[in-house]
Amino acid sequence: MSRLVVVSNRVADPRKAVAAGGLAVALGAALSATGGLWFGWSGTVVEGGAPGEGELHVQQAGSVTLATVDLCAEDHAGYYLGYSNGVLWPVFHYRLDLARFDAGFINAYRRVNQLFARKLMTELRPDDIIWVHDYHLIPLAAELRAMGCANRIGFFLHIPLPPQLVLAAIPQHEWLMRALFAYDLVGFQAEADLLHFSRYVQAEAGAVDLGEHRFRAFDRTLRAGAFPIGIDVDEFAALTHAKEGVDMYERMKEEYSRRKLLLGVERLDYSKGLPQRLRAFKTLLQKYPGNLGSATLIQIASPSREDMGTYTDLLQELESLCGAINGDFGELDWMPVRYIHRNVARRRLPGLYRVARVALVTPLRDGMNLVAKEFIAAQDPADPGVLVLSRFAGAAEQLKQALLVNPYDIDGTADTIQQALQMPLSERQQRHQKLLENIRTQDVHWWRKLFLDALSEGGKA
Ligand code: ADQ
Repeated sequence: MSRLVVVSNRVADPRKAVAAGGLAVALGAALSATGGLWFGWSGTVVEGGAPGEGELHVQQAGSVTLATVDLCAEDHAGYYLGYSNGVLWPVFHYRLDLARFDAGFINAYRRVNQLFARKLMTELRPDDIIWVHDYHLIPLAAELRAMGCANRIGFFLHIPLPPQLVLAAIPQHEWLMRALFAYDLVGFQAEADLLHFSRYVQAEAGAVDLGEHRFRAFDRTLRAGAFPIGIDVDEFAALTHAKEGVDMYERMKEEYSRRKLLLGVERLDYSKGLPQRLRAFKTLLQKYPGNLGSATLIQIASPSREDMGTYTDLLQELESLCGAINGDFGELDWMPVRYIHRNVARRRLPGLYRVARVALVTPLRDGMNLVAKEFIAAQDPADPGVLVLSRFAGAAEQLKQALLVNPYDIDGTADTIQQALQMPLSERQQRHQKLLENIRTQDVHWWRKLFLDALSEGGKA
């Protein structure tokens, strides 16, 4: 059986998987099954180090080998903050207005991918199967191929792929998409992303559609597919019933016994639609005054990429929106918004999800969105909460029994939140049952197997 090699920007120790989240659990389980290697950035930034150089650290974590590379400050700035999060993240989330097309970024991005390829080559065995994750590492396979690597290599994009003309705004779009053809299999979250890929490669790269999602261009054939990522439902259910989950649930239930609790949980990011959500909540209070003194929104937005200017602007906008809502509508004994700009321990999230009547998962664009699935997993099937979900989250293709909204439509979203708050028990139960079935059938283990089976088959073609 081939060894699995996972490559991602950040690497998690599978022995500490609960802290790291469902993806780490799933990849850790896959790596442990055959013994495996997890390769990526160490998280260390070396001040004054030489660009394109970095020390490799190899350590054993059970049956999994962790191999990580340090980055110098210049490479970290150009590759991570610059090209990955200043160009690819905004453009792939359709935010051309926020992209910073600085010529220096692409050099650092290329240099770090070459560094990773060089270091990874020293650790590879001929029959390893390599699975590369996310937008930081698009050119990795092309760099590995240039160094003689003939292994099967798959790529999974966790964020959306935008339509052809949005993608084409990136000055290096041709180079990026050509680099994808060095992979044997390219996976996306949703059918919409796959469609964008198919249209782009045929229109811009003259690719030939060979059927069954196989495309030929640049003298290589790749297979592309939609592989919607899921969560580890059993792991999450166990967290819900563990001590910290139960304590959280009971405390919050008592605290908010006279209120209707709405919940939003995310990293603070402009893709998540937070200002629009707060405006919809404000409209809800204006339009449906029965909610005054009762509806309370807990919004957790954990700090993320704080060293980038666009995030500071967003933080200020949110603080001012929350302040205005509380100032205009709050009473001495009721504050409509509880805004928390801190990390919340993963173990405490399920209790919060379970106590909420309504979850607001309303990104402007999202590859998948795992919070939506975690909320479903944490509910009491006898008295479940309602999921209000953006139609622009990848999860909307699967979670059809959620209440779908257009987050740009503030009035419409407010009406849908009201519908969620008023939904009768029997309808809540029916919807939740179907949603739970979906996330159970298409969980993270299903996702991983689907991708790795396709990658093995693709290699034989
Ligand atoms: P993210 O943009 O980080 O992920 P998401 O999928 O919602 O978005 O969340 C990832 C995890 O972080 C979840 O397990 C969630 O519980 C946790 N989390 C989020 N906010 C938190 C908070 N404030 N405190 C504690 N934990 C928090 C990217 C893509 C998504 C895609 C995932 C996986 O942007 O679209 O679903 O990768 O592929």
